[in-house]
Amino acid sequence: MKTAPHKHGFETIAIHAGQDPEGLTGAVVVPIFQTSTFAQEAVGKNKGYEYARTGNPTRTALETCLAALEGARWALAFASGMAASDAVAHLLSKGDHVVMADDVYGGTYRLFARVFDRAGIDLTAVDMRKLDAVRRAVRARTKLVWIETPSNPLLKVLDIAALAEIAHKAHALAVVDNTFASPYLQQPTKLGADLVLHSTTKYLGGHSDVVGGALAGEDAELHDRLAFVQNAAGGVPGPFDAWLVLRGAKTLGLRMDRHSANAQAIAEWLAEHPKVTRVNYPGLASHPQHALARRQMRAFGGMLSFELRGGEASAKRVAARTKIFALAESLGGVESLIELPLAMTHGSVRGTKLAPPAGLVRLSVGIETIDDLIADLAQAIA
Ligand code: P1T
Repeated sequence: MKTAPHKHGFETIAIHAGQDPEGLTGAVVVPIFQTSTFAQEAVGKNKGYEYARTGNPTRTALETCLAALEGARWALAFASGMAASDAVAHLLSKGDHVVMADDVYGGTYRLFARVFDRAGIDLTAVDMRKLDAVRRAVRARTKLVWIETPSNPLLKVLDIAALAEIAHKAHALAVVDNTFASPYLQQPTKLGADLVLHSTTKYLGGHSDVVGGALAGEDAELHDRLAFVQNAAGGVPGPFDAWLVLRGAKTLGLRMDRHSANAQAIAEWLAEHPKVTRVNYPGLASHPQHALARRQMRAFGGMLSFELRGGEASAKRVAARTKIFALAESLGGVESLIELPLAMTHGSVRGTKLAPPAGLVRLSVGIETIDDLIADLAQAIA
């Protein structure tokens, strides 16, 4: 596709951006350039690639596609979501301060609380649904306002535009972890975010067969600083992993529509179940930020969490009894997964104010036949 990808619809971008037929052979699919280095014609004269940590054409195709999907100017691909977060943290200096949402992926909190604390970075976690609490938390040295929406695992929905404005007044960058929504459901740079972060392991890859991460943004100087870290620290994806994410992204829109429809049906079914005491899903009219989610998102996504009568013991029993929902960490693949966040993905926030309820069950609702998914949950909860 020769014209500017931003002019096309989401699905056209997903299939074509950065993915023109390859120059030498006309291969319609971007090849996996499985090479660590590129021959140079003369010192200082090359075809744009030197060493594969610095750049690889398969990775370039993915970065071009991700930027276009986010409606952003640039994207950078990383070896994991955490490697992308680590690159952002490397923008900070001793004495800098981060304000973080109080419901985020446990590993994100752990990176700042237990790795970058040793580099002298201060961290304050706040409930970002309360904008005044965020205004009170920012300080002179606040450099990042770290937003995750919808949040993992409680599905809190945060007002990206309002939070970006607070960040900018404080001369801080607004970072949005867009992993749960994916760019199909929301594009944070359009709402004022400076940086968008993804675990591409999840919906972008979409098939639970790759670990990856990405950053996207608008500002050219920020790109240069992060591209420097990407190369200097080296947390880059290999060409095959970049290719898997690129392939997964082609069907993102189709998959997100089905993930969202299936999750909505399950959330509504759970909300009526006598043994279920609470359901967290932004698509339910009863969700406290349902109106905001409607404004900010195209649909409500495939993630939900719930609690049962009997607490943790009941939750463990259900997680052990589902047959289609696999008991596993991660999310965003075509297959449905079930897990207990406090015991599994969010173990690193145990004992902190970020800890989710011990009896919370999280579902990553896949794209299987909805009747089969509901029947599976029904027999497990019965
Ligand atoms: O696992 P990795 O690709 O490094 O991505 C980290 C990450 C970042 N942001 C969010 C919102 C995430 O959910 C994750 C990873 N989360 C899980 C593995 C999980 O099961 O919640």
